[in-house]
Amino acid sequence: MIREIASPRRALLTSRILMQAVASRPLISDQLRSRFDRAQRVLVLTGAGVSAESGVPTFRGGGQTAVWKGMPFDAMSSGAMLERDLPAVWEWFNYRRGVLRTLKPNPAHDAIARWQNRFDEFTLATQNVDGLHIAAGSRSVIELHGSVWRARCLTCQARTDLRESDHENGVPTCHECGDPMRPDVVLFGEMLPVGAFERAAMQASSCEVCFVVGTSAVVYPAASIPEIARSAGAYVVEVNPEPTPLSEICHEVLAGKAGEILPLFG
Ligand code: BJW
Ligand code: ZN
Repeated sequence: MIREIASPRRALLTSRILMQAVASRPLISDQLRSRFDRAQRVLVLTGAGVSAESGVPTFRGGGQTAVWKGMPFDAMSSGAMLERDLPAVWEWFNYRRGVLRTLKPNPAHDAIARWQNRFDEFTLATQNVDGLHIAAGSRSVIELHGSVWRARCLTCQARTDLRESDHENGVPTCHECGDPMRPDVVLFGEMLPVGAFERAAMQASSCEVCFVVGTSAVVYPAASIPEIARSAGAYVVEVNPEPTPLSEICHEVLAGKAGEILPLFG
C-alpha cells in the first residue's frame, strides 16, 4: 500500500493556495447579486447577531452571552420570574436599557435601513427588543418579540414609551389604572403581539429574496418565517458566522459578520 506523506512545506503551500482561492472568490455570487438587483419584494428576518457588532450580547453564542448576576437570560426573562420577582425583572431590563442608551446601530442596521428605499415591497421582521433598527432609520419594523423601550400594564394592558419617560429604577406604574407594569417583551410560552407574526408570514409567502441575519433560528414561530419563504419559492440567504438549523434549507449561506457582509450589497 502506498501512502502519501505530505511534507510540511507542501502542506503549507497547499493551504496558501487554498487561502488565496477563498480570498479571491467573491462572497456574493453572481446569482445572488442578480436576484438582489432585480427583486421587487424582499424580506429580512434578524436576530441578536445583527446587534452583536454594536456591543449587544447575544443569547446563545457568538460572543458574549446574556447573563444577569450569574443567572442566564432564560431564567431572568421568564414568566416564572415575572410572577416571583417583578422588581428583579425590572432591575434586569432597566440595566439593559441603560446599556442600550450608550450603543449605536452598526453598518448592518444601516444597510438594512437603506434597503427599505430600494424595493417596491420591503419587510423587516426582527426578534430583537433593542430598538436599534428603528434607531438606524428603519420604518414599519415588525418587532416580533416586543421592545425593551415599552412597558405594558399587567392589568389593563396600557403601554408606556420608556424612551419618553424618566423611568430608570424600580417598577413603573400604569398611567391609566395605577397598577404595576411589565416589560413589553415576549417571553417563552407567551403569544407574540397581535398580527405581528401574521404580517411577517404573509410577506414571507410572497417575497422573492429572504435574508436571515444573525439568528440561531431555534425560537419559533420566528424561525418558521424563512421556512415559509422557502416553501413559497423565495431565494433564501443566511448571514451568520456559524451554521444554524436553517442553513440546510438556504440557497446561500454567507458565513461572516452581518456588519461586514450586508454593506457589500450597497
Ligand atoms: C452573528 C454575529 C454577527 C453572532 N453577525 N450573526 C415549535 C417547535 C418547538 C417549540 C415551539 C414551537 N413553537 C413555539 C414554541 C415554543 C417556544 C420556542 O420556540 N421554543 C424553542 C426554543 C424550543 N416559542 C415561544 O414560546 C414563543 N411563543 C409562542 O410560540 O407563542 C405561542 C404559544 C403560546 C403558548 C403556548 C404555545 C404556543 C415566544 C418566543 C419568545 C422569545 N423570547 C426571547 C426573550 C425576549 C426578552 C428578552 O430579551 O429578555 O427572545 S428568547 C430570545 O431568543 C429572544 C430572542 O429574540 C430569541 C431568538 O434569539 P436569536 O435572535 O436567534 O439570538 P441567538 O443569541 O440565539 O443567536 C444569535 C446568532 O447570531 C447566532 O447564530 C450567532 O452565530 C449569530 N451571530 N454574531 C451575524 N456579527
Ligand atoms: Zn393599567
